[in-house]
Amino acid sequence: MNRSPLNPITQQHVDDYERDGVVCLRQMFDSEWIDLLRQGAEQIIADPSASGGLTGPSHGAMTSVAHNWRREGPIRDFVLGSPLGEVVGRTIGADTIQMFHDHLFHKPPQSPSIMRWHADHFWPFTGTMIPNIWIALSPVNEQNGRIEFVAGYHRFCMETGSRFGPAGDGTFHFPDFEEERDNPAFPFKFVTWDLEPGDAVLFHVDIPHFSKGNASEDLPRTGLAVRVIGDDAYWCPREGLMPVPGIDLMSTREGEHPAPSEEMPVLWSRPANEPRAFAPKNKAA
Ligand SMILES: O=C(O)CCC(=O)C(=O)O
Repeated sequence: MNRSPLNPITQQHVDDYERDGVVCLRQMFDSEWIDLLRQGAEQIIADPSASGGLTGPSHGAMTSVAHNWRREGPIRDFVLGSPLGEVVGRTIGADTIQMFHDHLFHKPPQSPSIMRWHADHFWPFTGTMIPNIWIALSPVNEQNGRIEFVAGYHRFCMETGSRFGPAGDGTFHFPDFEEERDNPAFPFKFVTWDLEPGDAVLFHVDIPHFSKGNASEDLPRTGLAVRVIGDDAYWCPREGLMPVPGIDLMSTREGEHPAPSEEMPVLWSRPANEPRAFAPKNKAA
């Protein structure tokens, strides 16, 4: 099983992520890792309530189970042993990556379950390095519910300080992106990718995303989302944000970077012989 990315993270990946807030990363994990994840996913899908994870609000016609990495098994082994941290860290320009959340999403054939347009503004952090890497465990295509993104929208959010829900000031709402699709004056482009098992999309916390139901007669659509933080992420102790299990969010210090812990272990640190990538200029709090 590979410990370093199977393919190089290129300057193109870095530039695409910075410009668009989302990038497709193809085949960074070997087939043994992906087979292991598929086994883990199958166990959860067969009996979500027995898995020890937490079913998400979108659970139902879609299997949606979070915090799987917190118990022994394939997903934990992958999170702690694979090059996931390095893949994310090198792409987003971090020097350290820490784990905090994972979420399995499985839409069986003919699942009507739509994931409505949203950005991941639920997490208890300010800052910009709070990405999500969604790893395909099945083929993913137009028919079975691939994820669509509004590229570049993170720059608008960062420039205007816009976050919705408790993460923001309560006044911010997204436009109706379904209407904007056909609006030639809309300044952002919609992007999406077909994926093979092992391919991934890595996206910024401020990037709106959406997936339609699975219209396929026979092809499930399964992906594991892993959420991590980089150097530029700071506690945001606010009621209504999703806490990290085992950490009392309201007792955390606003603006402080989460210390490495059992709940938020370091997955990757940039080797000491490489120049630092992160300069703490964006501190949000
Ligand atoms: O799997 C999907 O369709 C949605 C994934 C998602 O919304 C997320 O990972 O935040």
